[in-house]
Amino acid sequence: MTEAAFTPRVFSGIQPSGNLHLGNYLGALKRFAEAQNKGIQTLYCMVDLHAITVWQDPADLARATRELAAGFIASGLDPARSILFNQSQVAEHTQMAWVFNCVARMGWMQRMTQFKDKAGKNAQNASLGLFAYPALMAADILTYHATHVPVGEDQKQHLELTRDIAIKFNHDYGVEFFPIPEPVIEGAATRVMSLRDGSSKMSKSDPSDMSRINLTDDADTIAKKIRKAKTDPEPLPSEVAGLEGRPEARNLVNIYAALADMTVDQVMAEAGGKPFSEFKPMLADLAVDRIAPISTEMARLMQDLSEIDRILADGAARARAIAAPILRQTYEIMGMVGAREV
Ligand code: AQP
Repeated sequence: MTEAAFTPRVFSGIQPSGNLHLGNYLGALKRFAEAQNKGIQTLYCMVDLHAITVWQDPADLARATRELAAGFIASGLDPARSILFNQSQVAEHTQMAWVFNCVARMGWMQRMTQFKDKAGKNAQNASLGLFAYPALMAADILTYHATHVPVGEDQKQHLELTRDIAIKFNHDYGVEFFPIPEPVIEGAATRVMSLRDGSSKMSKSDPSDMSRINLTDDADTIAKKIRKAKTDPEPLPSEVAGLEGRPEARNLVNIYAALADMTVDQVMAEAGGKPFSEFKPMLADLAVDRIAPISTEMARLMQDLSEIDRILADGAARARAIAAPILRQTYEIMGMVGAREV
């Protein structure tokens, strides 16, 4: 099957698990807005059903979902041009996820490194949902026949599993029904690292708030976190190759490049040879310039929660209009009686 058979459509999601951060912005949100601005149909989802694969306090989940919606809009997503919605408001995701639970193989799931990382040593006590997470993610994407999925590097393996599910379904039923979606992992910051440790990913769940720049941080906090970011004692090298083996330096250069819409080579041409005492203030100014307005706009949007709820309800209705016929056709292909009435 060729991709060309399907109209290009972009889908991606973020978990409303709090602490939306610079990695989510550069790896996902900023690129979501770029896809929207290319005029392709774009659907973006607050994946609350994914978030509950680990414990979420109900009040915190509700707040984080609305805050994430505000983060989407403040990052440039226009609810009139993109479909913005909350996953649990479109039941087709979970219906399709069950189908894919029956397509995916145990062995495929057991290979998922994110499950191993998140379940840790206590895998027997992890939720079944955490194990089945990638099948729900495949449902999110394929229920819209999405062809392109902008994500950070950490989601690559899950995307490969989505492709495997689409291929197996099409093969088992002898159809060319699901597209084989392409991961879109591009730019200088596909894997933003912790500001405290250049070998671990910047993440919502890192206990140290200094490890990440939150999209809700004010200008002073952003500048302070960059000033205190871990580095080595050497100045920046004069060429990209010199960043090899210097993960913290590499991370700050990548962040600069992504925020400034420059290549890493261009950053090195501008900042190569500078000590961190000069480079960090340059980066702090740039980060404040790009992130502080998002934080201000999020706070403004959070003043009117009923407007956020209205946007999500409208998005859910538009999402369902695409998802429902695709689920119905899936059921028909599988021989489910009454599929037309679903
Ligand atoms: N550090 C990162 N660099 C680049 N992209 C990142 N993403 C996450 N972290 C980075 C991308 O953001 C999108 C949404 O991620 P998510 O919230 O669905 O899940 P996650 O990847 O599990 O996020 P966290 O921060 O790492 O959460 P925890 O701490 O709970 O594990 C995805 O496109 C992801 O690639």
